[in-house]
Order: sequence, then C-alpha cells, then structure tokens
Amino acid sequence: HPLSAQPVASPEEDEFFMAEALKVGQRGLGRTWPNPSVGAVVVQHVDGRPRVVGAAATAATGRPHAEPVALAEAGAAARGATLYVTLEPCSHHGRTPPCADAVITAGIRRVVAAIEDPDHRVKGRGVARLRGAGIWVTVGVGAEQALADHAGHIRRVTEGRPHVLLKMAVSADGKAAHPGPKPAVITGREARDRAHLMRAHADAILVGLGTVLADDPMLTCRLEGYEDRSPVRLVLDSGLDIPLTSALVRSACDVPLWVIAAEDAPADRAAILTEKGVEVLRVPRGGVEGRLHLPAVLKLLGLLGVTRVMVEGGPSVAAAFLEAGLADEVAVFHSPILLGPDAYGVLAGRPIARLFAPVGFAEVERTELGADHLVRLWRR
Ligand code: AOF
Ligand code: ZN
Repeated sequence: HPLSAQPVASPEEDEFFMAEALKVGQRGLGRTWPNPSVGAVVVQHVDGRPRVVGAAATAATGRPHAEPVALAEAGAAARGATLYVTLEPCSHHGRTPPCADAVITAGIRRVVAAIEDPDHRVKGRGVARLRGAGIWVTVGVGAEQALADHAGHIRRVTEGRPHVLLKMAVSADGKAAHPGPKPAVITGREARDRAHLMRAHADAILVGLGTVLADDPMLTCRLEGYEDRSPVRLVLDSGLDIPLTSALVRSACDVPLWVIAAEDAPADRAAILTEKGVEVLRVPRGGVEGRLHLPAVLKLLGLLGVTRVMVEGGPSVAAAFLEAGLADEVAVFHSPILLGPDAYGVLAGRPIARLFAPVGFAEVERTELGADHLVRLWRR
C-alpha cells in the first residue's frame, strides 16, 4: 500500500489497546508452552473512533500464533488498521508461515509491539520485515508488563531454562507446616484462589518428595472456571521413592506427572512407575548432600519446552532454589495464624527476612486477600 504519512494515535490510545492485548495474552499463560502466550488486538478507526475488530491469544500448545487468528477475525477490517501485539511478530518459517507475512498480507498499516522477540529465529527480523513492507512500527509500549508476562519464554530462549516462581505460605510466626499427619491450613479462601490461579498460569508445578510424603497433594488447579488448566506436576525424587498409592501416581493418567530422579535410581522402580503412566526423567546428582542438581533439572525442563515453573515446596526445596539463585519470582502468602514452636520453618530453618533485603529481590505487589496478604517479589 502507498507510503502514507505516519498514522497518528495518542500515547494514551496506544497504552490502552496494548493493555487490552496484554490482558488477552495473559489468559493463555500456562497452556501455550513451549511457545509464549502472545496477545494481539486489531484496531480500526470507524468514524474517527478506534474500535477493536479482532483479538486473539496464542492457541493452546502454541499454534496457531496470535496474530493470524486476530487478523482472520478482523477480515477486511484489518486493511489500514493498527495491530497491537505483546511480542514482535515472528519472521521465521516454523510449522506455520511467518506472522509478519500475515500482517503484511492483511494490509495492516501500523504495528505496535510491546517488546522484541529474543528468540534467535526472530530477534528484530520480524520488525525489519514489517518496516520493509512500508508498515509503521512502534516497539516498547507496555514493555514492562510484557517482559513480566513473557519472562518464561525469554528465560528459555536466552538461558535454556524456565522462569521459576517460588510460592510459600507463611504463618505469623514464620512457620510453614505442622509436624502432624495433616497438612496445615495456613491461608484462607481468597489466598487459595490466587494460588490456584498461579497454578493455572504455570506450565509445571514442582515439589519435593518430602511434600508428597507429608501432604499427599494432588497439585491440580481447582479454581472455578480453570479446572482444565492443571499444569504438569513435577516431583523431585532422586531415589524414585514416591509411593505408588500417592494421589499423584494414582492420577498420573489424567494429569501428567513427571518424576525427576537421579541417574542411579533403580530401573525396576522406574519401570513400575512408567507402567502407571508416570514420566520418569533423570538428571545427575550434584546438589547439596547428593540431592539433584537444580540447574540440570531446569535445563532438562527447558529442553522439554517448559517455560514457567511454580515451585510449591517444601521448605528444603524452597531453600535450595533460593540458595542456588534460581528463584526468579517469589510469592509469599502471609497468614495471621500462629502454628506454634513445634511447626517447621518456612525455609528449613533459614531466615525468611533476607528475601526482603533490598539486595536480591524487589517487591512488585502487595495485596490483601481476606485475612491474609500476598507479597510478590522479583529478582533484581
Ligand atoms: C508470534 N506470535 O503468538 C507466538 C510467537 O515453533 P513455532 O513456529 O510456533 O515458533 C515459535 C516461536 O514463535 C517462539 O519461540 C516465539 O519466538 C514465537 N512465538 N510469535 O509471532 C505468537 N506465540
Ligand atoms: Zn508468529
């Protein structure tokens, strides 16, 4: 189309529609891996007023990408329109043709992208392709939120490992669990719902064998409306000691269960678990006291396409991730209840206070949830 004057939109208009695109993209978090969950919104001016004529997120398991779906919804209305997209449109021929080409073909006049795609197959080439076709491109609107939303994708394509969110629930006296047979109920309903939303938005949820033995958890997402959004469940279990009668193993055919064992774990045990529908993975030992080497665990997960891992315990697993500098984000649910002197500390005896030290982590959210409150921190 003709090289026309740069289409004008106010910064407020750009911010507004990028916020829409980010919202759309966030809905797909946890189900698009190995791909990022991108949001795309097509905006056409009708009688001088901007109107959304197409919107889409990356489909489950990553394809199709967001842009072609949003453009198809817009149809002829995409001609001359502006596309707001939370990640640079791709330029590579994957299992689908490049999104940049679809944008060009649809007759889009201007593209507003939140951030460049660090994937080595794209990395600015999508923007270059669009500009080469005479499309006006703005990059950087909504970048801060997009960097957070795409942290998993970015971490995986740049470092080969997923983004790690460490979730903890802490009593008023700094404890995580009772020594008794029943798991301690620390937080209330609203906090629980928020934690389950975090599960829905994770690709995988990870616990240590200790948590399986202590709590026999399901680790599924049971938030209303998100029941089908359970992440892959991961257990660090170097010796393959997970009970065959555990809720996790018994549900392995319904919700994926990956057990991560040491290379020397018994093969016959692995065979039994595999028979039950469990995926047995192996990594070298190399952690403290012969535990699994956490960088190797994350590297393997990255290879398998996992972009977002939520670590949910227990205390020694949490401490190990923090100590290895592998927790990128920490969500601490603070409860007003007291668990008493016999209860376990939240980080296996290590002081939680250092999380809040000015070096290390920066607070990005503080929200009241009923009687509890959530503090979310992001590694600097
Ligand atoms: C986009 N829009 O909605 C997504 C993109 O394996 P492929 O061919 O599906 O390509 C995956 C890569 O595409 C992924 O690593 C990321 O760079 C990009 N994801 N790109 O234009 C989208 N999900
Ligand atoms: Zn694409």
